[in-house]
Amino acid sequence: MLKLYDYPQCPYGQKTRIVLAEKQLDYEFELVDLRNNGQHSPEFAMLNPLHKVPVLVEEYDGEIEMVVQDSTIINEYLEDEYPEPALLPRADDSAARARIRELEDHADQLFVLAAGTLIAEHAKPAETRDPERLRRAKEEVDKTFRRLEDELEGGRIWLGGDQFTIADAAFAPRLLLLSQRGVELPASMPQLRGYVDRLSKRESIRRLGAF
Ligand SMILES: N[C@@H](CCC(=O)N[C@@H](CS)C(=O)NCC(=O)O)C(=O)O
Repeated sequence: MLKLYDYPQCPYGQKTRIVLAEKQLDYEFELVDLRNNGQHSPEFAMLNPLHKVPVLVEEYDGEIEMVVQDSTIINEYLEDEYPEPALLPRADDSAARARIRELEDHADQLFVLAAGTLIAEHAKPAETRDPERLRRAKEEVDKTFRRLEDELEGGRIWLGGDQFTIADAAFAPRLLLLSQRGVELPASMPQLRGYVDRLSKRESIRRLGAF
């Protein structure tokens, strides 16, 4: 039995939930209520001393067999344990695997944070926005848009070409939230616009509901 300790709006948890859905794995969702400091409860601290969701727990006969923290490590674990459908390029194509992992890292380390800041600043009344924070976040988001447009060049459906991968799962939550919050994708980026449209229709992503 798989259990995912998570918070519905966490983009890293959403990334892991997309992978669980792609692999058609059943799991129980265990809410860690970040609004009420659930990540600091002693029970959760035993699972993750870093106090962050998501955490995946694998149980057998009610006993914990395996605890995995961090969305990237969880997704790699799921890929190892449940290899079909594959969400990384073939094992003998190390260069393609490294490219997908690097794109995933770009999503986690740069894009998710910048998009989160942009959304948070936009949600404030105009006069209370921090112009410098907003400028830096917008610059980073624009750089990511440019990179994705280039990566998708040549008719790639997903970042891995015809193959949906862990990198698509990492970019999807914040790309779709930006669209929902009215942040326009540049008209000059047709690849990116088509890509975001395809992401929004993918069953594993639609199942997340709200971002
Ligand atoms: N690198 C981690 C980041 C996870 C993360 O930052 N989770 C946030 C919610 S989206 C969290 O649990 N924050 C609680 C806290 O820092 O106290 C991953 O990919 O799983």
